[in-house]
Formats: sequence, C-alpha cells, structure tokens
Amino acid sequence: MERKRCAAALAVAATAVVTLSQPATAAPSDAAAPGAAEVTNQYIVKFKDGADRADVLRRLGTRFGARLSDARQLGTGARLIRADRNAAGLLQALAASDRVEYAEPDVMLHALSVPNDPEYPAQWHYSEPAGGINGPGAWDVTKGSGVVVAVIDTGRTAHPDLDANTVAGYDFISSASNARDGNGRDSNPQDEGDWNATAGECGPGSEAGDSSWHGTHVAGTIAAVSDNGVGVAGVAPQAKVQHARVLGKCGGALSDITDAIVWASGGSVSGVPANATPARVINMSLGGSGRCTRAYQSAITAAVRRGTTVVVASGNSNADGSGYNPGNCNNVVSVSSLNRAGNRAFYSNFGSTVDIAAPGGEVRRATDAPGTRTTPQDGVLSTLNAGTTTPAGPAYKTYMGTSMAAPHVAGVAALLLSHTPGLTPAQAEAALKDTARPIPGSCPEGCGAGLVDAAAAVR
Ligand SMILES: [Ca+2]
Ligand SMILES: [Ca+2]
Ligand SMILES: [Ca+2]
Repeated sequence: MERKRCAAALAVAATAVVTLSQPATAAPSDAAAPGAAEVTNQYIVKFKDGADRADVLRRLGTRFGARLSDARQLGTGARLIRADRNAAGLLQALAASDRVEYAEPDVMLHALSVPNDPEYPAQWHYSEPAGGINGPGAWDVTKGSGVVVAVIDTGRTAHPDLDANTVAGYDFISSASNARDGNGRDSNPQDEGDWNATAGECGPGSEAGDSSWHGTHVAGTIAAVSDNGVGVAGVAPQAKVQHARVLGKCGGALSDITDAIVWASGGSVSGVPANATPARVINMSLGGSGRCTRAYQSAITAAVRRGTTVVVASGNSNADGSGYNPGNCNNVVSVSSLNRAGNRAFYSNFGSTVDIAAPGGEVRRATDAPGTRTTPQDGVLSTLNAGTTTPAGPAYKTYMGTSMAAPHVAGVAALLLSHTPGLTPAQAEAALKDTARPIPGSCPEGCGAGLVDAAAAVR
C-alpha cells in the first residue's frame, strides 16, 4: 500500500512487514499473433513471366521421383505446387531454377494460445509488445502444469478464477488480533481482511483503509484459471497456488514469514503439519527497509537448498533496492516494476540488487496525488475480493506495485520449471535473466537483466 501505514511499517524495520502494492480497473490491448510452423508437401512458387511451368514440374518430378501438380494460382500471382511425397532437396531445386522467381515452403500456422477469459484483453501486461511478458508465445509450450507456487502474503479468498488452482496452505499468523480469525496458527489460510477502521491503529502515522486482498491479487497473476470464460487469465494457468498466510492487520512478523518460507519449501516447522505439496517457487510481494537479517537469509538459503526458487518484490520506495529486504538477501530473484510503456514505474526500487524487471503498472502518474487512480487501465488486472472489511464476493481490479511485478516472474518461473523440471534455483534464475529482453523504455538506475519474457524462457 502506498498510504502512510506503509511508511510506518517500514520504520519498524524487520519486525513488521508490509505488502508492496499500491491500490489501483481495465483497458483494451491486442492478443493474437501468428504461431509456429509445420512442414507440408506444398510449395509456393512464383514462376518468371512466360515460363513453361509444366516443363519445370515434369523435369524436377523426374529428378526427385515425385509427382508434382500445379494446384492453383494464389492471390499473389504465385502458384501452389503440390508433391505426392516429401522429397528432400526439391524445394531448393525449385528455388534454383532459372525459370522461378522464388519458391518457399507452404506451412501450417496456428494461432498462439490466447485465453478466452473476457477480461484478458485488459491484461496488457501479458501480451502488449512494449511492456508485456510475451505470455501467448509460452502458453503453446507449457501452462505450468505440475508446479506449486507458494504465495507468502495475506492469504486466500474464495474466487471462481482461483479455487480450482489452489492447494492446501497454512495460516502462519501467530497474533490472533492481527489474524482476525480468533486464534493463532491454523490450517485455514483464509484472508480475514487487513482493513484499518481508524488512523493510528497500526502505530503513529498509520491511516484508515479498506482491506487489500493482496494475496488474492498476487495469486491471480500467478495462476488464475484461464480459458474458463470467466474473468482474467494467469501467467501459469495450470500451476497451483499455495497460500502461506503471514500478513494480517498491521502487516506480518518476520518470525512468521521465515517459518512460512521453511514450510512452503518442504522444510519442517514445529507445530505445523508437513506440507503435502511443497512449492518449487515462492513469491514474496512484501518487504521492509533495512538489511537482510540472518534469520531471513537462513530461511531463504534453506529454501533454495531444497530446490525452491524464491521470487521477491524489490520494493516501492523509488530508491536503491540494497536498503530493502528481502530484495537485498542473497539467492532471491528480486523484481523491479515497469509501467505499460516499459519504463521504470515511478515507485519501483532499482539498482544492483535488482535481478529482473516485470510489469507492475501505474494506476496514476507520478505527479498525481497519492490515492488517486487517474490511469487505472495501466495497472495490473487480477483477481480480488469485493469486501471493504471482511470477505464478500469475488471481484477484479487493477493494482500497481512491485508486488504485482514479482508474481509475473514467479509465474514465468513456474512455466520454466514445468517445462524443465530439473533446474536448480540458480539455473532457473540464470535462465530467466538470460532470456529477458532489453528494458523497452528507460531505467538508467538499473532494473535488472531486462524484462522477463515468458516465451523466450520456455523455448
Ligand atoms: Ca489463525
Ligand atoms: Ca486462519
Ligand atoms: Ca479466468
């Protein structure tokens, strides 16, 4: 959140943590593009004016032991030539003929996988050439099947675009008052709401505000159910989301977050049943100012050793990311945020600790007053809940933040690991960076290796 409660929580450094989004609704973009090619026994041949086509085909047919037929004239003036068998070298010979202008293979083209979800066209962050992650090019190869992504965040809410892709998680919030579910840790990670009825509730400078449903938004970017004719699409729509609830009213304790990291990655935490479906990827769209503490690093290192890739938001302070955890911890993939044009979003952290960039959007311009939504269509559209305090019905909304950028990378990591399951976290990180494309806009301060590219990552 961008409100003052964010600043307050940051001031108490590592003990409390806040989410890294800035509340923000939807606009059009385009989707379809041509796809991969398949060979056929057909050729598109443009003969030179006056050339004896039949003679060319007869001679080459004899030479290659194939029967060549002149099927029809094409709109371009070229002819469609059909061979009765796949003859190696035939195309080259056609092209080399002094009576042929050009000869090219006829190929089968397929539309790239584009989801039918009605709000998909508003998700510019998946497909727009400038600031999108090139999602459609990846979805023909993999949709993330077999990979669990843990969302260490505010927990889950029931949602038609998420329920089918959600596996059992856990509620790690030890404080019953912050958890708002009447107890400490328990097996139900439902997000009970993180609203603040009055200013100052979470310390000096904290403001009143509605519930964010932050974990629901992050989860939707990673793995919203696609092609169900409902709502939005996700980056890895066949991956599963596992909610480890750590953020409640006023944020979350590091001690709860580190336990969630251990558990999500398959490690054991006293008093908590073993995780039946450990995550290959962890997303942490949360953070605070200050160094990476030993406790934090130790939990992350253990997760990475267990083979879990840890993706984190770099922070929303428009500052060097080296001063913000967990982006400044070792062995994490720290993500900066770009706007729709591919420039560094005005709030995004930057610098040498940032590994990679992803779309996080801007629902207002840098010069607009905080809390306004002058450009809601330029934010990241995902799943949400309609409740202002406690959970109500499902909803969709655009948010902006490095919180929204990180789950794009976590989703692409899931696609990558689904396609190449044997990758270590270091290999997965290297692959994400190596296949990122140059930052489309401007980020002189350093936004990492480039803009994450889903299609390039899985090809
Ligand atoms: Ca609880
Ligand atoms: Ca609970
Ligand atoms: Ca959907």
